[in-house]
Amino acid sequence: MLINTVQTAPIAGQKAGTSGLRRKTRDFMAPHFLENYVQAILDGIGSADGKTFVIGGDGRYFNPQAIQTILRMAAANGAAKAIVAQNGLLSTPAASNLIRQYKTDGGFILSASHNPGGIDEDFGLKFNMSNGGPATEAITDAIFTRTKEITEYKVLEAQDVDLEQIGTTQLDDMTIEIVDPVADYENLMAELFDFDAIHALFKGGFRMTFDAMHAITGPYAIHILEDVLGAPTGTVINGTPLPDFGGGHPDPNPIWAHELMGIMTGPNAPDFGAASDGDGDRNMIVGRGAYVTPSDSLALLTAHAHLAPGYKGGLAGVARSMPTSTAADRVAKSLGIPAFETPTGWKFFGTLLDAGKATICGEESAGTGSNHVREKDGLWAVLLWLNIIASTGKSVADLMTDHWQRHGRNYYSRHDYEAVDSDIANSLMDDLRSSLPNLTGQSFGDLTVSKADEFAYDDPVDGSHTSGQGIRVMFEGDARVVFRLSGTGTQGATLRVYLEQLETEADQMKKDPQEALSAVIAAADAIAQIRTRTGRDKPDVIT
Ligand code: G16
Repeated sequence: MLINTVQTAPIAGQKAGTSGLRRKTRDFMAPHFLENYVQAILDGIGSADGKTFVIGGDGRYFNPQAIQTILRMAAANGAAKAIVAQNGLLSTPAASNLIRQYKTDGGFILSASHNPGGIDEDFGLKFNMSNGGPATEAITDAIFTRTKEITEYKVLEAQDVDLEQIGTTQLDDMTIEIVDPVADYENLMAELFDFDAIHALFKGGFRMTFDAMHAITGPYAIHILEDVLGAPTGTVINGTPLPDFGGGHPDPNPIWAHELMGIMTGPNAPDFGAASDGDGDRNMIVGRGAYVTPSDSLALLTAHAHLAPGYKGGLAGVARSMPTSTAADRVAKSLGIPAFETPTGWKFFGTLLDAGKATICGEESAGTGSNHVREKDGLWAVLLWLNIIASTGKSVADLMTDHWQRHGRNYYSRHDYEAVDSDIANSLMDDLRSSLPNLTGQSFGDLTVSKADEFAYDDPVDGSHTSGQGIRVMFEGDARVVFRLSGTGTQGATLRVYLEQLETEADQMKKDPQEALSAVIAAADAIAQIRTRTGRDKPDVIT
């Protein structure tokens, strides 16, 4: 077949953010854009020659066409083999598993995660390495450098490959293996969790609702929860993946998963509710009338993971991103295991997991996972919760109450100001940065600043240094506010304000989080002048 070498020029270079490159779908569809980026990836990783890649995506608009382009370019660049999920549909954690299980050289994951999909919404592409995790900083930099100097890309002139039939086919010299997207993932879950206990739980009348938000976890959740574990048909709602996620925002938090929240606070609420995002790596956990923050979920899973067969030997350590609450740290202390604090972005957990220093990781942005893959894993978190509920016989609300009584409660909330003018957001952060030396000792209402800095990280495994990872202001009395600009938005800047206050008095643990955090919220605004500078009188999203 004919290999075309197409002359091109760099297109508005942008470094991949916390999770690959995310842009408007129309940007990705523009002439040469996707091709330039794919070639930059293949060059940035050395070359494609003789390599095997996993390819799949969350099914959003442009997924099928983009997969065909990547296949043609991988073949033209000399790749030996591509492992593609049937119809190109693959959740991010399942992709990570396939990359590891088949000992491949990495994978292309097509997704903009929790961002909406559609021709006028978002698309994304991420390269994961042979350990199954997102490309390291060094590789991300190498890819970015190539995007700025690219002059040509290689693409095979060929028909689209039929991805419907499981089996093996050829694209010129490259072998394409089309695999069932769910089977290998299901086997991995069956090794980690006590499926018999969860099956018995459902048989005993336990009811749950899983909101797949018209995204990629639908087929995984229907098969594993309903077919294998015996949950009643209809347990999974919105289970068919759609290119535009049914017009919704597939981000599992109380705002965007309002349908599920309505069910869980309604008169006939089931025992347990969960949701997952566009590409299946995020999760939301909610009991009957009891929403669990991602930070609390990480802490609870850390405390009880040993109840699941895959973790019965205990955990080597736990890792959380810096803005995530410190709830997991105190569990780690009581277990006598190390706790790591990393920058935002799952890639920073990779070295700790590879080195066996941490077993479980989590982030405030609704991601939890373990060393079973190198991505966060929504359904994994749901199954671990189910395993814990089956083993303890306790409800979500009782588990959380017991947890807080034992370890204290970290009241926690994130306030997001979306699509802020980038110049305004950057100057707000710059001014905060310059004010850091003078903040310590200053009081804001009843809160006095004990320490203020900009988070930087020295990776304890590979020694790499990462700076500029968010401004944190700590107050006396275990309260904290963190200011950070999102790395995943596609429009203007998103300012994230992370608020936290520890409560150890047993009779003070049932407050509304916004009320419990009111002093920290006021201090955050006084310190950063958010309302004055952004012209917003309240956050766009409060979670
Ligand atoms: C991605 C990364 C996460 C990270 C999140 C932060 O999530 O995979 O590790 O916590 O971005 O997002 P932001 O920079 O907007 O705060 P996802 O689910 O979008 O892949």
